[in-house]
Amino acid sequence: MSDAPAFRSGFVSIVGRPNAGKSTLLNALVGGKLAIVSEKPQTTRSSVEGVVNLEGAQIIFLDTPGIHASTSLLNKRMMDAVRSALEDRDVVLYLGDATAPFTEEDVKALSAIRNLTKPAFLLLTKIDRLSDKRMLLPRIEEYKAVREFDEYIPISSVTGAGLDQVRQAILKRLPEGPTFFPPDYITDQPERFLGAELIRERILRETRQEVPHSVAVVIDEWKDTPRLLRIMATIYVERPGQKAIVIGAKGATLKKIGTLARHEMETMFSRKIFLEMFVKVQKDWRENPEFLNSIDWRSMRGRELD
Ligand SMILES: Nc1nc2c(ncn2[C@@H]2O[C@H](COP(=O)(O)OP(=O)(O)OP(=O)(O)O)[C@@H](O)[C@H]2O)c(=O)[nH]1
Ligand SMILES: [Mg+2]
Repeated sequence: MSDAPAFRSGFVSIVGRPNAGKSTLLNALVGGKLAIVSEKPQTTRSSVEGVVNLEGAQIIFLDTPGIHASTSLLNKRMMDAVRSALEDRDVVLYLGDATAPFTEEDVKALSAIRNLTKPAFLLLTKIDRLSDKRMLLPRIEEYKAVREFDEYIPISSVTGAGLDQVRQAILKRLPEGPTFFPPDYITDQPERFLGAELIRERILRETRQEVPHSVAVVIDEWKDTPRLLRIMATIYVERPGQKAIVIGAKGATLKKIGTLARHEMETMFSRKIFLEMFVKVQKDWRENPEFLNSIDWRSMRGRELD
């Protein structure tokens, strides 16, 4: 009989309000970019898995959309994604922005994990931006008054502060289990969907107000040729005015979005890329179930993507 400790594995969801830093944490834990990040709330629209292999353990993290009041059908689907990310989890990481005041919105968001029976940790994020660390304890007390957590860990996904503590605390609670995925498996997200997300991230950065929420990106063609990867994408907006904003004067905004997205994809996919983009108006797409199905790669599973 071997004395080696048993292999441990399990599923850990990352939840919290929009802009709390969930996707940034997933990327930091995985050590690469899987999820897009922006300072605009509701950046993430569908869950993204990231697998982390440690000595004697495998952790499958799941980044989720931010918890918020659902108004449109898109928002309702985002909240469905959060709910399903809370089922059958070994640990749940609840992220709270340490640099933002604790409000009634936090109380409402915390109600999403009210009935959770599995271990839940409170991670106070962005502590690299805190000038006075003494506010962490009173902030933890505010959360505690609503819900007790199994661990309280201040973190920064930028400096890496606290991330070892997060990993260790998770490892302590992981059940014995198999390696669910081979070592080279990092995510369930298809490459072409990450490509669409990278384009959307650029649009989020280049536009403001209601435009970011009204944008969807669909990859129409993703074709490897001997010389390059050819990508054709359509950017959908809800109104003609938004189309004008995305295109910009003399096409300058769209050109900038395309150039930056292409450069990033060339680095990420290690291939030369030809990127062509179109902007189209699809009125009220956020309320349109067929359209929402067509932009959700999870609903396309089992179907041929090309
Ligand atoms: N300084 C600092 N900024 C951070 C940190 N984590 C996240 N941010 C910033 O906070 C903003 C929101 O980060 P995201 O990771 O997109 O937040 P999210 O929780 O995934 O947001 P949604 O997808 O909208 O729910 C971005 O501007 C990030 O760069 C951190 O540890 N330190
Ligand atoms: Mg996110």
